[in-house]
Amino acid sequence: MAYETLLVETRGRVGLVTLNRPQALNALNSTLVAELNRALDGFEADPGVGCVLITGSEKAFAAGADIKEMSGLNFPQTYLDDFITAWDRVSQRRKPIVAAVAGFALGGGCELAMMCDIILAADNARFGQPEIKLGVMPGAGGTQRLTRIVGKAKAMELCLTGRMMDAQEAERSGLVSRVIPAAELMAEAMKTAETIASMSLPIAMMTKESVNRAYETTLAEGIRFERRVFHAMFATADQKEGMQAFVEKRPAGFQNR
Ligand code: CO8
Repeated sequence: MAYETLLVETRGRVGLVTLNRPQALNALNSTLVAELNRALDGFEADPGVGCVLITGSEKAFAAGADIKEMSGLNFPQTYLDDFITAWDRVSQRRKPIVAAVAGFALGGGCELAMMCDIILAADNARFGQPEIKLGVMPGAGGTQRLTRIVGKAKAMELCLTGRMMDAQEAERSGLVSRVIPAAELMAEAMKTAETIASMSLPIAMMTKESVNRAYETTLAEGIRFERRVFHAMFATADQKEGMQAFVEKRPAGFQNR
């Protein structure tokens, strides 16, 4: 089925989603959310996809929820429709997701990037939670994920003032893993996604699950979880192959990829 707000393609083992509402700086409306979930459903179900890459345009990853669509909502509608909850499905995906962010990642756009597993930023990227200027606050995890990632002081400042931070500040504060010259962003992001997709898929998925556990539980519980999953990996053919390939000084040929 065709997409109205996205470009969706598979490049090798990478599932690529490009947000495509240039007239609205990729503002996230309900059609886009539904289409993004549909695209991600497809990639999750496709054994040929080992990693997903989400990107926007050079000017905007996404300038937030669609304010024009949202402005007329009232409380009973938001409550009855459970407005925004569908967004969270992005964070519940099991395959690794890389976000390649150029330009604005604001409000829901910043929140969408934070639902991904790795954020790579172009040097022109700008991140912020400006909802307070609209008379609301972040509603798709911004007050929670941003605080855990950058700490209370910076999260509080960004959410209370609506100030944007540039790519360098975002890297310094741990929001993005790397800053890349804008012209090279997509090539670098594809390289990262291809590298992840070349690994054993179940091992990559278990690794993602284990890192995410660090956000959900105590250190002792997280370590216990990691140990159990690590032990289970010795039941896979890919562990045998990965270690044997190292010993034989050759590239690993993982079964599950
Ligand atoms: N919603 C709808 N339309 C938008 C949005 C948006 N968030 N952002 C930009 N646009 C539209 C503009 O209205 C304009 O359309 P038109 O040409 O028809 O007037 C077009 O995109 C281009 O925008 P600008 O002319 O404003 O471009 P500038 O380069 O001058 O400015 C900015 C770029 C600074 C990014 C500016 O557009 C801006 O401030 N945008 C709004 C940013 C914002 O407040 N984002 C937060 C939105 S609220 C939110 O995300 C709540 C999260 C709750 C979770 C929901 C999950 C989806």
